[in-house]
Amino acid sequence: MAPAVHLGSGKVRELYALDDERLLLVATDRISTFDVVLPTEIPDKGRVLTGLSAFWFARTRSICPNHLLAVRSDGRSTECRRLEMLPIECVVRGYLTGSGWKDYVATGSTSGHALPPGLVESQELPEPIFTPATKATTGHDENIDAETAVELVGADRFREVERIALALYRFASAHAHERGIIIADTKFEFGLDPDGVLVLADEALTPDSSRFWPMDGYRPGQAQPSFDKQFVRDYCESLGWDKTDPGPELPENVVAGTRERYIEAFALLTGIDFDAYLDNPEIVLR
Ligand code: PZK
Repeated sequence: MAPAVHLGSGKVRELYALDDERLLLVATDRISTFDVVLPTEIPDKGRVLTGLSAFWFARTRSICPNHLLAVRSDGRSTECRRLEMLPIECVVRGYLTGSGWKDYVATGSTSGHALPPGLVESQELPEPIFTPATKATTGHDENIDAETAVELVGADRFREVERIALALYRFASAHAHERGIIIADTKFEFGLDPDGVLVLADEALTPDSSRFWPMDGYRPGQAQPSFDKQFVRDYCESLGWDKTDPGPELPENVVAGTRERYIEAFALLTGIDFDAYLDNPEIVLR
């Protein structure tokens, strides 16, 4: 077999070309917090995210085709169809947090959605909203309104990605809700296949592409703890670290606790034992 050519690195992932039509997406065990990749890895984090993403791809195929071709036996690598990616991040928000909350406090709107007055931080929105963002090559993605997104992808494609992204979020949010997890918001990336068909790509509905909150203890009016990263954030805050690179090493209790949270999220959402996934990653596709 021809060697895979390295195409690029994300903060916590690596991308390779297998041939003209196929990519290899590798989820590492790196973890980022406050936008900084930490020097300490979380064992199996990449496998958890790969398994979860593959689980959602298998279960959302009736909503939208996706790029997944195969999950490799290492549990962290996936073979994917190579697509022409759309130049927008397709964010759906069901709850008011992060940059959506910041926009709302400043302007009463986010990405052109006028929201009712009096909403509090972390509150569930009356309806999920589609809040596209630009893909920043450096720094932060910027929320854009529908008009700006239409300029980037065209009016028909915009309406299609909005409809599909909302349908994917509603499906996953309902599934997660029944299992004790709130998906506050999530980011999808889409591409086009050679026939111009819209295809869901990247990772989908993982804790790195979404905000997962434990339903237990959900309290509107304040920031919510992260399902997966709260131990890491609390530890970093306790150090008084200034949140610039390099980040701190994590002690073993923080690593172990965080690893357990990722594995718990996997088991809750998939109903599959994580050891069974390690044994045979294709189990999530059935
Ligand atoms: C693609 N990325 C982001 C992911 C990185 C960068 N199916 C696809 N076809 C073409 N391009 C992409 C995909 C996907 N998914 C994704 N950049 C291009 C990315 C992981 C690691 F360094």
